[in-house]
Amino acid sequence: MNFDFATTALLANMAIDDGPTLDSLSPEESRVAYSEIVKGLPAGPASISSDTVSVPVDGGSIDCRVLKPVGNANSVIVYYHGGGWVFGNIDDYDGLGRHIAQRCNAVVVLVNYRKAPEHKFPIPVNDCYTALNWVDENIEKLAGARLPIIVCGDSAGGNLSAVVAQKSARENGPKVDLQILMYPVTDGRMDSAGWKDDSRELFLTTKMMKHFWTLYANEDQFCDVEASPLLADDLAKLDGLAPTIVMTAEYDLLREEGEAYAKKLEEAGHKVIYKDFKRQIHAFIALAEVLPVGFEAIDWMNSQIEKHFNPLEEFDAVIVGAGFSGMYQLHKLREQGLNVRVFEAGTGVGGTWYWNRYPGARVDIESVAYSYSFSEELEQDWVWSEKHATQPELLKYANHVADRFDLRKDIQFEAKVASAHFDDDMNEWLVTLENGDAVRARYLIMASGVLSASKKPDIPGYDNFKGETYNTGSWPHDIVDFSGKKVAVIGTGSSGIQTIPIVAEQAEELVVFQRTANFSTPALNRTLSNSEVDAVKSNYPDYRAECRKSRLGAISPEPQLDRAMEATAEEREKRFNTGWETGLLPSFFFAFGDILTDEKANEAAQEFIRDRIRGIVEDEQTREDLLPNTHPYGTKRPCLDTNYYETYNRDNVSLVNLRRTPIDTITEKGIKTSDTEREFDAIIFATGFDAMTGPLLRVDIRGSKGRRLIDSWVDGPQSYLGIGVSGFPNLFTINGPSSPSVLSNMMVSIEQHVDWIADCIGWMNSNGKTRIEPERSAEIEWAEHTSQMADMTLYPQADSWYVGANVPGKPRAFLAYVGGVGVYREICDQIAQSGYHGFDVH
Ligand code: N01
Repeated sequence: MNFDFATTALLANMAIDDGPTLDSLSPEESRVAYSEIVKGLPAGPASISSDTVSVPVDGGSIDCRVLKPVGNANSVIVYYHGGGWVFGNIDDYDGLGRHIAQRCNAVVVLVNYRKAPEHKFPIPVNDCYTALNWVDENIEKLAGARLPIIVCGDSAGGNLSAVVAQKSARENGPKVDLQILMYPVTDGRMDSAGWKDDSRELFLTTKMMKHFWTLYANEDQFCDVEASPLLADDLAKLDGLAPTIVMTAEYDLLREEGEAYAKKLEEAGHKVIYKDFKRQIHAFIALAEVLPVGFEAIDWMNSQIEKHFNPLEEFDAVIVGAGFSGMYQLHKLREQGLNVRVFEAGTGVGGTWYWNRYPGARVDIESVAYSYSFSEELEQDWVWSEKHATQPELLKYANHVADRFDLRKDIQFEAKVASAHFDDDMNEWLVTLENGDAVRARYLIMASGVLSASKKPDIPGYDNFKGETYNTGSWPHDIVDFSGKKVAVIGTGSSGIQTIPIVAEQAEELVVFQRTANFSTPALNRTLSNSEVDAVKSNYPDYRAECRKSRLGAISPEPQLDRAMEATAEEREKRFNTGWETGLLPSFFFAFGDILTDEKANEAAQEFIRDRIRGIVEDEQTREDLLPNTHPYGTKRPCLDTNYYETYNRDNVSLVNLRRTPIDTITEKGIKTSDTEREFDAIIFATGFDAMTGPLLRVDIRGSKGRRLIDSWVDGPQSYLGIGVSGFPNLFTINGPSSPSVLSNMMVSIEQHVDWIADCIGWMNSNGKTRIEPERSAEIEWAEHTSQMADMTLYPQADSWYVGANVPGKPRAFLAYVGGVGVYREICDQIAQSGYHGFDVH
């Protein structure tokens, strides 16, 4: 068994509690016990409105709770809860119902059918069917429109959903458009393979299920098709039977029952989508608050619902990527009343911070600056705990923003965009996902990140290694433990330098393979005091305004403008020392005005850092190898570290200088360099990204008349402002090549691009325009300006990813605008104010 961690923790807690199992309690006691468990969970989203209505049924009445999302819903989900037909009620399921309403943008009707043993089979079935009829008759009142009806339920509720869907088809009842069965009970005989697998006696046990069946129905009713939908023999004749989504859990005794029902429906000619959720247990969706993969399952369910009802949807804009840029762009365009869809390859929001989960990952800009400024309430509510936030905190922030602004309902997860082709007749993009699904959109906004296309290292034998391999840019979601292992790290850029000290603490032995020694200075990370946070918060508007005007989008420490070599040696030492001791990324850039433009000034900064390294590293050869001397300081992105150089003083850590002994090949057991072969249990590739252009060119983007972006950029990227590309109408790139992007605090640049793009689309709409693209002449002029600016600096001297040198065959071009975010903003604003000078608009 290989549970995810949340499941392991839940099962461990249950084992510790050792409370009575639900089948050992009386029905009444089990109901109370279950309600008590649920009461301990957080309530669902408060934005969902709730109304409980009494619905007449044969012999009495039942309550149905109508949960409505904000805005127009897409469907009505009639939800039958689980609980072995014995326990559970609409209060217990209120939280889950709200989450489903929000994430699936559906009106959810929770049905409080009467329970066994007081109300035995077929009363619960009849109650559920009556509730379906009631929804069908009142749908306009309930949902404001005749929306598609979905029946859905979990466990025993999955059974009732399947039964009700069949009944409705058999009796020409209400049209059910879709049935969603979550780990459903489908067969009262309980003889499928699942029931024979003792290892799955987890949340649900065989004894428990038998107990529930006995309370629910008499033995001679177990095989009635209205109790065991799997046993229906007329499925092929049920033309009106709703298409089905069956969701099971790998470690659930019921898995085979769900699977068998999916198979039988398919064989009978019905449309079925079946998904088994790996490493999950029974009830994982109902327990989503403690087993977060339950939410992923709901999001997956939502994507299936959308696919089913909207084969080719139309949007005002499609945004590719749900990182910080995609999230804000979605929010901004939605505020303008646009219909927007975000496609995200991952299962959650956060982009960079979703993928880069390697140990030690942190932002290298101060947290208070690396955050959204568009919402004062958000700014004031959120509390950053550390000077440089960790990846988990940043991901939490991304999720908080997604929840707060209800973003998820317009984001489709696990949706990797394969191609985007412009339709010249319609002035629209046809966007196709890797799974073949497609939508149309007036605007395509690439918010796909700049450091998101992980680079497969160009090392011979990459696929040979039989041990564990990891890539810092797509780290597993579970914690990886290197204790007792021999580990190799290849790569000493920001990712490698952050992760090496942490891996060194765990591993039995760590060998670092360094091709280029990098400049790194201490991050001096620490927790932020309340007074520090309060001081920033009380001054946020001014602070943000200063950041926006600045060169890098960050303002501490204060930039100095004088020339380094005109200062005394003592003054240089003093300022660099302050840089070393502030632990801020721009501290060396800001020490003098010419660090990045004057070779001698830069050499002084380099020598200061090398001196510090000499003072830390004890072993002579390692010390020499760690001294960066292949490029000016800052021309490769400098790193901030925590105990990086100190780590090489540990007995279990060693360094291989690949410039002296290059890698020959990766072997089955390890890494063979020109002098020796070393064996490892795990290799971590911290080998970087196909930066800036990679995330754009990995999508097959074709513009007007079918021109491919990859062909347009064969000699290097050409872009007007880093926002648009000539020949590619209605395409916007956030932080695209030749914008300040990677040379700045990304959050400042993201917000600036998003605002500009949103304003541009708003202007287009209010002026009745449908097509905009850069003029080629404007693009050429901007390219000349950006390379002119870059040539005034030392940047082009380094073989860095800034110039594409890290990807074999990539055309060499400096990929960012060095003029600064304040200047760049001014230029962009002027272009907008001029009615989009340099753009061809129709
Ligand atoms: O990637 P990198 P990264 N054989 O390209 C080496 C941001 N970021 O993921 O320099 C052997 O910088 C390569 O060697 P060389 C930040 O902007 C930010 O670390 O090409 N070695 C280099 O040492 C950063 O700049 C944060 O000679 C090979 C390393 O792998 C950017 O992301 C944290 C090799 C790659 O370094 C990318 O950083 C992390 C080969 N075949 C990242 N191929 C923070 O906010 C490559 N290398 C703190």
